[in-house]
Amino acid sequence: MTSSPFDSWIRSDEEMSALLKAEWTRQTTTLQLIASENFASPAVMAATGSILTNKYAEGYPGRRYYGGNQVVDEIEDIARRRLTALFGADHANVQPHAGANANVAVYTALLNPGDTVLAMRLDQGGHLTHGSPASLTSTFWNFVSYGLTPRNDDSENPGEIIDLDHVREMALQHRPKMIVAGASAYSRKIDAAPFREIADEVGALLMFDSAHVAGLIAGGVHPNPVPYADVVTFTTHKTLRGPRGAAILCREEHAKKIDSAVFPGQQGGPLEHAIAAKAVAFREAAQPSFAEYSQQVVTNSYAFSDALTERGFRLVSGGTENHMALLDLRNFDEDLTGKEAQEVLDRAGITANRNAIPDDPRSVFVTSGLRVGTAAQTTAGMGENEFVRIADLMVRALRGRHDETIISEVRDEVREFCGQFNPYRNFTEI
Ligand code: DSN
Repeated sequence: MTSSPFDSWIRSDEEMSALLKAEWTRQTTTLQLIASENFASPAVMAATGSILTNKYAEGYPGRRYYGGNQVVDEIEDIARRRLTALFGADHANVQPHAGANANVAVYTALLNPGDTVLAMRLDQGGHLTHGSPASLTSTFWNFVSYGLTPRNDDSENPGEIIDLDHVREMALQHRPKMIVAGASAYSRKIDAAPFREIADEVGALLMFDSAHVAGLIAGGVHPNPVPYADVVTFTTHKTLRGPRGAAILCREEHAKKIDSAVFPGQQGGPLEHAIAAKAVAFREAAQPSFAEYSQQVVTNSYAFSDALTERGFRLVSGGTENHMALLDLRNFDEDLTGKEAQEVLDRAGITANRNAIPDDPRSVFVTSGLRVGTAAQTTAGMGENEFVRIADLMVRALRGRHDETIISEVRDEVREFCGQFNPYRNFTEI
């Protein structure tokens, strides 16, 4: 087992030390294709693992319930300033522990229980907190949903894109108090402008959940929803490449309500170590190198998607314009489910996740789809040629899934391949 730079800090807890080493080895010797994951920088990880974890800081800078927050106040202020500058927003709240908390905080801030919200359906690419029956959001608010246009077998017009006519129709019919744009498993660009027009037509608020594409927006390769949306939420650990956590941006008129909904409405003490790490990530995302990274993420995604299409996978929405692709496995192999593909690839050292595709005949636990993304391995330095090679490795593993020798050969090749692209290869020099 390779040793990680953290070893000396936790040596006395042998059980946990061994597990951290094991995870270090897993992340650096297998391919990380989960579209919502990334490799945070050593600076982000250092802040996350810092002394700030000791401090209680309920409240906001200048208005805390405990003493001793002079340093923490500066840290949270810097995080807020860096974030508003990055996206050109009026106000930022950097305390949400996770994307789900951020979304629920926005609903509680700006809606009354029972109000109607129009959002994208989970099985069409939306998120659990966009009103899925499995989420508490559907208990407290009346969610109605929109989806994708039907699939076409025409490569010029493949369909499966957000159906803006349907969004408008539903908005006119249900007069929602809020419209939610944004998705979890959707590979096309989402422009906030037409959503704003529809929201204005029916007098609704517009929330944009940019969890997946926040880094692409910060890097300038996706349109910024901030000028159009009342509120923008996102996680900080996906394409934005920060620590696990979330943030909310909003117009000044909503700032007080949003802040109160996060604390004391929903959360207790903020995780100031995570907030410091978010601030580090926001600074990183403002550098020219991050714009280059974001462009490379999308360029790699095009190359990967083309390579996967050439190898027999059907891409939902006919292709990609962001960091992810949603594969319909049925064209590649009618019998291969998302669940089995995920398990086979895991054994071969390739980490991805099963995902329902639109109108999936299989259950959400089995699925006919697989979601893949390029954000993490691009951070590790991989380019288009490497993603074509990943497509080949995936095909070999999936075609050879009943033969352990093939799986083991792919696993060995993946280990050797990852050795050339260890995201933390310069760790000790930083
Ligand atoms: N779990 C995240 C994802 O993988 O997209 C969304 O919350």
